[in-house]
Amino acid sequence: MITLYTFGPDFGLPDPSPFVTKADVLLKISGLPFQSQLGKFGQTPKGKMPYIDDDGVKMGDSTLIRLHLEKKYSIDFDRHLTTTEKGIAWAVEKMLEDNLYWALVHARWIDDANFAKGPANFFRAIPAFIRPVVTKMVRKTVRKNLHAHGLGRHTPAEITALANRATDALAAILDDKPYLMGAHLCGADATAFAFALGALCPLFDTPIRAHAERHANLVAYCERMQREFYPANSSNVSTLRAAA
Ligand SMILES: N[C@@H](CCC(=O)N[C@@H](CS)C(=O)NCC(=O)O)C(=O)O
Repeated sequence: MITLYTFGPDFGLPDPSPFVTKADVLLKISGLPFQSQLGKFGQTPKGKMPYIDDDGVKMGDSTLIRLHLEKKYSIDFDRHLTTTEKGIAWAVEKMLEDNLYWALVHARWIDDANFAKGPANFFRAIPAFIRPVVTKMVRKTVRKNLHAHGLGRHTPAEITALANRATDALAAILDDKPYLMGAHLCGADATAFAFALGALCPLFDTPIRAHAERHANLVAYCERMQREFYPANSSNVSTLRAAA
């Protein structure tokens, strides 16, 4: 039996981490039986969430989880795609994971108002007398990670401009297709949905969200995917529709 380790639903999202949502959707697409549990950082093979335990074999990283499922269970998430489409789908995933992701981290963790509404709540279980110190320390680490990635060296306006190009590209590739690459789901739908939903998250006031909301096809895609994979989250669907 496969267990997916997650942060658990938060921010009105299936998970605050788009990587966790991606892995969750991939597992749902695979049709394999699995369960979800809250993960512990001390037990993650890569020091990050998500990770899975598949009959005693631990695997971290959403993309490595996908490769594991493909290999062990002979699942071809991209079986409906041509070679060119597979290439585009993979490039879209990496654009979202290595570029848009960091802009979302910046919007949620560095902007004080968004931080207070969102990530600050991750620390609520910590005793009040040390909470401010721990919160400040973790936020400093996030700032350092953003700087090391490179995006954190840019001004907020520059970061927004880059993020908007990513959502524009995603919306253009999606166009009026039901799924990212056409009539059928593919592996990159898990990523496209998870990151588009993260960008559109109504909890956070960000210029990235305002820009993404202008892409009616992207909003409608997130609604469809939510209905398909998270039918219980119908209130989120109507929130997105109100935003479109
Ligand atoms: N490449 C990884 C990225 C996962 C990732 O960055 N997870 C974040 C949450 S969104 C995390 O666990 N960060 C904790 C840390 O960096 O210490 C994947 O695809 O799973």
